Formats: sequence, C-alpha cells, structure tokens
Amino acid sequence: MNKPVKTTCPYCGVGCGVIVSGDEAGGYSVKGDAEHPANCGLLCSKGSALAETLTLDGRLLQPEVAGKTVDWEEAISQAATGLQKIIAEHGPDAVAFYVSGQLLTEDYYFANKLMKPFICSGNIDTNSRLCMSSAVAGYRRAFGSDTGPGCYEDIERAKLIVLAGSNTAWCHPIIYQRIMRAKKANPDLFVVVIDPRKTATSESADLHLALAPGSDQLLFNGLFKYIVDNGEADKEFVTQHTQGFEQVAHSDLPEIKTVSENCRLDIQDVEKFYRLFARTDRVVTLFSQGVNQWSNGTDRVNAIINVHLLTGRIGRPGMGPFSITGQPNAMGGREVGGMANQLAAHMSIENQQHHEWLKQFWQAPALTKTAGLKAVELFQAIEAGTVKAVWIMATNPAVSLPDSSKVRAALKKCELVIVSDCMRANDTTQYADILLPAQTWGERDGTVTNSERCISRQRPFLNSAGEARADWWIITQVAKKLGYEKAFGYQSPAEIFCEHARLSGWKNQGTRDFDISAFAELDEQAYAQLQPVQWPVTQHSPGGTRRMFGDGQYYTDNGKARFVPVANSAVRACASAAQPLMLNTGRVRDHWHSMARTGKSARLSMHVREPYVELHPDDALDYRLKENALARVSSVHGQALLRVRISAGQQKGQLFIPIHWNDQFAAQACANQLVPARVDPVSGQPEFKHTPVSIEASTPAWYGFVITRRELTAAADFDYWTKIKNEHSLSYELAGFTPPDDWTKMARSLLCADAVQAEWIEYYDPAQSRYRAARIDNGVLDSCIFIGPDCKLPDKNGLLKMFSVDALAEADRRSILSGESASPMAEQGAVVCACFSVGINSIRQAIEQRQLQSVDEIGAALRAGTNCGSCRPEIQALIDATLNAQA
Ligand SMILES: Nc1nc2c(c(=O)[nH]1)N[C@H]1C(S)=C(S)[C@@H](COP(=O)(O)OP(=O)(O)OC[C@H]3O[C@@H](n4cnc5c(=O)[nH]c(N)nc54)[C@H](O)[C@@H]3O)O[C@H]1N2
Ligand SMILES: Nc1nc2c(c(=O)[nH]1)N[C@H]1C(S)=C(S)[C@@H](COP(=O)(O)OP(=O)(O)OC[C@H]3O[C@@H](n4cnc5c(=O)[nH]c(N)nc54)[C@H](O)[C@@H]3O)O[C@H]1N2
Ligand code: SF4
Ligand SMILES: [Mo]
Repeated sequence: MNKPVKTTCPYCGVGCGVIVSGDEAGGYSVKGDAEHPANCGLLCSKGSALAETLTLDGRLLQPEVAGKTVDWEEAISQAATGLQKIIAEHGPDAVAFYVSGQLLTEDYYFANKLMKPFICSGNIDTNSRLCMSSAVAGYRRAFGSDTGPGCYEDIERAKLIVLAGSNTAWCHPIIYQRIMRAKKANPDLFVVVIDPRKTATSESADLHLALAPGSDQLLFNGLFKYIVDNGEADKEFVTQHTQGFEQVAHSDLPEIKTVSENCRLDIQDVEKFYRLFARTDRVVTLFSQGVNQWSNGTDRVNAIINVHLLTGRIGRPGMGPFSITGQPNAMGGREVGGMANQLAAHMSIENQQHHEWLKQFWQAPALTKTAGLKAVELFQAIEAGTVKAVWIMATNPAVSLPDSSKVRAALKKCELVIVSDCMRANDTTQYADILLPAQTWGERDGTVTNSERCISRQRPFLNSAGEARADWWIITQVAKKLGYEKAFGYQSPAEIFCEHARLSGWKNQGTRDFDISAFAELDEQAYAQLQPVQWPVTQHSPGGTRRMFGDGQYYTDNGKARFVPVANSAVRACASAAQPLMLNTGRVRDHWHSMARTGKSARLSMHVREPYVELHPDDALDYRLKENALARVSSVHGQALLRVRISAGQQKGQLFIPIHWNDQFAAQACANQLVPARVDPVSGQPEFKHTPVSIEASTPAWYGFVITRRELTAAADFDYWTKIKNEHSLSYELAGFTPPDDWTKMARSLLCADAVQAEWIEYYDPAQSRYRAARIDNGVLDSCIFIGPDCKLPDKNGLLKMFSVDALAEADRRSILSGESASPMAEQGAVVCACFSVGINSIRQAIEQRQLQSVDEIGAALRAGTNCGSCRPEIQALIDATLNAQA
C-alpha cells in the first residue's frame, strides 16, 4: 500500500471517516480522519481496533453449492435457475430478498432494482426493519417524507440535549464524545437521558429519567400538555407550518401527576425536564432503539416530533428531533427503497405516478403494484411455505430476528436459501443451499450515508480475499442470468452511483427530499475523490444541505407538517405468574451484532468477556441468584443459559441481555430465542425491548475454563460454553451438569487429541472437586484447563501472560497449575480501557490510593481513557462510586 487511504468506518451510523495506512510489516493502522465532518479525527474503541479485524480467519473464500466448492459461473447459474424455477411455478412473490443496512448504497440499489421492477415483487426487506423502520414511519407521518431534519453540528449548538432510548456512549460513541466536548465548552448545556436502565450514557447526564419501561409516550404527551398550558407553544409556527394541532391538544393528555405516577418518576424530575424543555429554544432530541423497538415505536417517534413541532424547534441550528441510525448504511438503504413498502429515491409505493416514473426510468416492463412482506412477516411466509426462496445478503437473521427458533425452522424448510456473506460460518449460513462470498470492509468500494444524511465513500485498500466479489457484482451476474442483461450491464460502482443520482432527480423538481442529481454525471475520477456531503445535493445546493425544513415547508400535500395524536399507553405484553419479569435487550460497547468482525479482535473482546443476564439485587435475592453463577432465562418461546450480573442500575423486575452472543460463541446465549415476533402495527418493527420471562438459578456440578492456542470444536458438547478471543489464545468458559467419569480422560481428549505424546501436567483434588491440567509443547504453554465445584475459579491474567511468551520461565512452569504467574502482576480485573488494557482494579486502586478525582487525572496516571475515549463514562462512574463509598 503506497498511500494512506481515506475511507469510512463500517460500524455504526455515526459514519466516521478513517485513514488507513500500511506498515512495513504488511500490517495496517487506522486513525480518525480529521477532515471528516462526522468525527473530526476522533474514533471510538471499535473504529480504533479495525486493523485487528482484517484477518482471513473464518472468511468465506469460495462459492459453495450444497456444501461443495464451485466456481462463480456454477454458483450464479444455480442461484438464477433456482430462482427462475420457483418464479415460473409459483409466481414472483414466491421469492424474496432479505438485505441489510450493512450493504453499500450501490449494492442496495441493485438488489431493489432487481426485485421490484424486474422480478416484479415487493418482497425485498431489510434488517433496517428491525432497526429504524419506526423512525421512518414516524417521519413520514409527520413530514410526508423520510427526512432526518438536522445535523451533528446541532449537538454543539444545542442548549438542551435529550437522549431518549439511546445508549449513545456505547452505541454512537463519537456523537457522545461530541456531546461531552460541547458540554465542556459550554457548561450550561444540559443533558437529559431517558432510559429505564442506568447506562454509561446516563452516567454523565445532568438528569436521568429512569422511567418505567414503555412509558415514553406518556412522558412526551405530558410534555405537550405542559407546553400548551404554560403558554410556551410557538403559535405562529403551529398556525403557519403545521396541521392537526387541535386533535392532539384535545386528546387525552396527562397531568404531571399522572405522568409521574405512571412513568414512576419523581414529580420534581418530571417538572424539571418539562420546564427546561419548554423554556429552552435550542433542544435536540436524539432517539434510538429504546424508542423504536416497541410495539408502539412509531407512536413514540411521533410523540417526540409533536413537541418539537409545537415549539417550532425544527429546521434551525441547534434543534430538532433526530433519529440516530444504527447501521453504517441504514440511510442509504432508505434512499434506494430497500424496504418492502418503499420505492427507490424516496418515491412512494402508494403513489401511482411514482410507479409510472420508475418504470419509465428503468425501462422496466412492470413494477410491483403492492408493498412486499416486512421482515417478520417474510420469515413467517417462508415458514408457511408461500415464500419458497430467499436470498439473504449481509445480515444474520437466525440471530437477529425475534423468535429465532422459528426463523431457523423456516430457513431449514425453505426450498432455496442463498446467502451472500463474508464469513463462512454464522448461525444463518448453515441453512444455505448456495453460499456466495462477498467482499468485506477494506475490499469493498462504494458509498454509505450516515445519520446526518452525509454520503461518504468506502474505499478499498485490500485485494479481495479468495474469490470474494462485490455484492453489486454478484447481483448483476444473477440478474443477467435471469435475462436482464441490459438493465444490469454495469462495470463499476461509480456507474451505479450515477444512475442512483440520476433517478433521484428524475421528475423530482423539489417534490421529493432525496435529490442528489448534482452527481448524475460524475465520472470515475470524481467518484473516486468524492468528499463527504449531506444530501440533498442539487444544482441549487451543490455543496449539500446541512438542515432540512428551514423554510417551514414539508412534503405533505399542503406543505404543512402533521401532528399525530398518540395514545398514552400501548397494548403490550404483560408479566404473568409464569413470566413475572420483563426482558430488555441491547448492546455492549465493544461488540457489534453477531460479532462477525468484533469477535476477531482480542482488544474488543476484553471489555465484556461473556454473555450475561443483568438484574437488580432484590431480584437476585428473590430468585437466589449469585453474581457470576449461571442462570436460565425462559420465555414461552425459548431459553438461554447465561452468567449472572447483579446491578442496581437495573430496575426491579427488569432483566437485560446483550444481543451479540450466538451459536458461534456460546452454547445457548441468543437473546432472540426468547423474544416473540410481536411488531409495531404501523412500521412492522419488532418489540425487542419488552419480553415476559422467568429466571431460575442453574446449578452445574462443575465450572471451569480452558485457555488454548487452538479452536476447540468439542466445546460444543458441554452444557455451558462460551468462546472469547485473547491476544495469543482463546478462552473457553465451561460448565456441566454432570461431572465426567474421568477428568484426565476428558481433559486429554479435549486438549491433546492431535498430540497424544504431548507433555502433560495435572493436579486433582477429589475432596475439593478441583482438577487442573496443562499441555506444554517444547517449552511453550499450549493449553490448560481449570475445573472447580463453583464459579470461583482463579483469575486468568497470570495464565494469559504465560501464553504471551515463547518459552516458559522455569518458575512459571512450576506455578502454572496454581493459576498464577511466578512473575506476579496485580490482578487488574475486567478491562475498562480497551486501548491500553487498563483494568477496573487498577483504576479503583488509583482512585483510592492516589486520590485521583477526575477522568483526566486517571488518564494522566494510567493512560486509561486517553485514546478513543469510549471508556470515559465508565471511569467517571468508578470515580463517583469510590468517592461515594468513601463519603
Ligand atoms: N457497540 C455497538 N454499537 C452499535 C451497535 C452494536 O451492535 N454495538 N449497533 C448499531 C445499531 S445497528 C444500532 S440500531 C444502534 C442502537 O443503539 P441504541 O439504541 O443506543 O442501543 P440499544 O442498546 O439497543 O438500546 C438503547 C437503550 O434503550 C433502552 N430502553 C429500553 N426500553 C426503553 C423504553 O421503554 N424507553 C426508553 N426511553 N428507553 C428504553 C435500553 O435500556 C437501552 O439502554 O447501535 C449501533 N451501534
Ligand atoms: N433482541 C434484539 N434483537 C435485535 C436488536 C435488539 O436490540 N435486540 N437489534 C436489531 C437491530 S437494530 C439490528 S440492525 C440487527 C442487526 O442484526 P444483523 O444484521 O443480523 O447483524 P450482523 O451480525 O451485523 O450481520 C451482518 C452479517 O453481514 C456480513 N457482512 C458484513 N459486511 C458484509 C458485506 O459487505 N457484504 C455481505 N454480503 N455481507 C457482509 C457479516 O459477516 C454478518 O454475518 O439486529 C436486530 N436484532
Ligand atoms: S462511532 Fe465508532 S463505530 Fe461508530 S462510525 Fe465512529 S468509529 Fe465507527
Ligand atoms: Mo440497528
């Protein structure tokens, strides 16, 4: 690699610019792009660790049909004939695409173009259905279009920032850092976090409203009433630019007292929030999955938009409702009409004129007349047998869709499952009849759009691994085989991008928000050099558009934004005697979804090392659960077996399980085995945050762990296992309900199957039920196993250190089975700062012994928090907790 390459981070919707440079050893380093408007040079822990995820481990490198490696021609031909046969026999609606916000815009554009006009079915939906379809539906109800009004700069210009249902510090870390920086520059900036849970985000908030789960619309309806009653509404704005005010004003809006009782919030806190909101002009309300992923997600979005319209706080600097998008190209998917109920270029499935225009533009014989099946319905139709073929691209539905056992059963039954992915083995690829190897980040070439409508380039700096190809290329090949040569005769992503840009301007004339017609004639070189730019980008606004709706004009029939009346409560699942608790699910700081990429990085795996269920101390007492022991969580749909974490940050009656772990990394840790397929009736978005469940202590006969330099395929035989990547090894946590007859036999078959002669040391204390053994190959520690009667096992840091050396010191060799390195190092505990591997114990010690009282002081002493900054809220929490304890 000669010159550093500017590209975009492939994780979250913040869309940070990164610069990748090659080093002499053939490795890569990644840093933030100071010129990118999203991050101005900053990167979070995930972005900073990107270079560690480039290995070919686990990559899908060749096409496969029925488990056999084939060449591309064969794979494409099989895919096309398979689809064709089903279409011929059962019609176009018997096939479907299930795509993803992790595709590039060019890929996405083609997937939609192949399905809606040419195959002529609406059956293309995307994992964005699970992610922000409620935000899309809410925007469209209010604005008549799917338009994100604001931009990131509004964060710096706001005086009040409301974070609703968003763990920004972990999920959109650079937005969070921008908020923290803004707060430093302007100490008057007030931050309110609305989340039932205590999170890293609520840690630094000025006010945390830990409301009763599911009560957001009541809170915002109450705010609406407060604003009206206190004469704080912007009457002029309401009259000139909105409609439907009376309907909301005359709906059943709650008094503060009702809000406080039903949201279970302190009345003073509610009043404080209402007063602040009513009296602060520059308010930005950022919202995410705690709002969207409920069976009334769309209503909640409108409850938020309503108060912004009521106060005229939209379209001007420092204000507006702001849906922060999850995936790197969630927005790009919306632009190309990637959802089953959208058409390309923000045209509308309900609008006949738009259908005609699209047919003309694509010179397509037809176009689906109706919307297709939304994600959850789509998999139900596969189960029912009405959809007989599905092509899955860049998503892992066996893990991420609700009621995943049903999804798996549907995939198993489906006549033809085609999967395009970059990884060979995930929970979905096992059901594939045809596997198509896709390029991944570093190889792929195209564009993505972030939360603030900013289009950025992803540029390649690596050659494609094996036979991997661009997703758009794969789609063109299948399309051509299906007979659509003319419409899919493209050679480069630039050509596709130009067509997409041309379409956005086609018959537009200001009638549709999405317009990038200024790029319709972009040549290859200009595309290569395309700078980040916010749409719309037209002849009138060639430099892009920061904010929308500054002119008070909306895309509704009469140009006025709509208020939407929203019920105070929703019909949703209730706890029962059999399922007395409610399950909330979400993310951890350093893993991304099903861990295909982050699971490869030891640094990112250090922060949270195992799947877990978190609950309140009172519930732990009631259900006799101990920290670090195992518990079984059950719903009517399935079960999970997880490590227990006890935290007062959870509300009583609430459990939290992270979504990341799946069958590739654990025995039974998939959150969606528990979650039902209940959706918001307007948007079709699943209710991921509210599942009735029960919990009980699980009582394994033994607990243990293995550290090894090799994958242990036999780990899958244990009742409980999880796998974690370390710097020089892998760790497996294990547990079993019955002890093996012979520990030595079990341990040796696990660790020495490939080398029966290997040097082996062991220790067994039957009285204590403790067994320990290690395999040493030519003076190097190869693997070790530690078993005990309960979850109190030795700290692994000393052992991990022994895996980092080429030859074991004699003293270390003698002390392996004690679990301690002879060259002692303090037990640092769970890693908080992933960049510099600083553990919780080291930080606590520094606070206690050296009297350090700020995150900056900790940084100066230990370096923790001084690189990406993602751990700063956790360090602050440790300082607060320690100082509180001392006081
Ligand atoms: N580290 C990391 N970052 C990511 C991702 C990742 O996998 N890992 N994924 C990306 C994607 S695709 C997405 S969509 C985003 C998601 O980003 P977020 O939406 O911030 O993430 P979640 O953890 O799903 O949920 C956010 C919060 O909603 C809260 N919540 C639950 N119920 C309610 C409720 O009734 N009301 C309110 N107000 N809050 C509630 C939860 O307690 C949780 O803290 O993150 C993106 N960024
Ligand atoms: N319970 C619960 N469930 C949830 C959520 C929740 O909060 N709670 N959140 C939901 C949300 S918001 C989301 S976004 C989903 C995410 O869920 P998924 O979309 O299933 O998440 P990933 O694990 O990111 O899957 C992406 C897959 O695409 C592959 N891939 C990556 N890049 C490319 C590429 O360029 N081309 C191709 N062809 N493949 C590629 C990866 O290897 C990986 O297998 O989960 C949803 N599910
Ligand atoms: S915030 Fe982090 S994960 Fe998200 S785009 Fe930026 S660097 Fe990537
Ligand atoms: Mo998402």
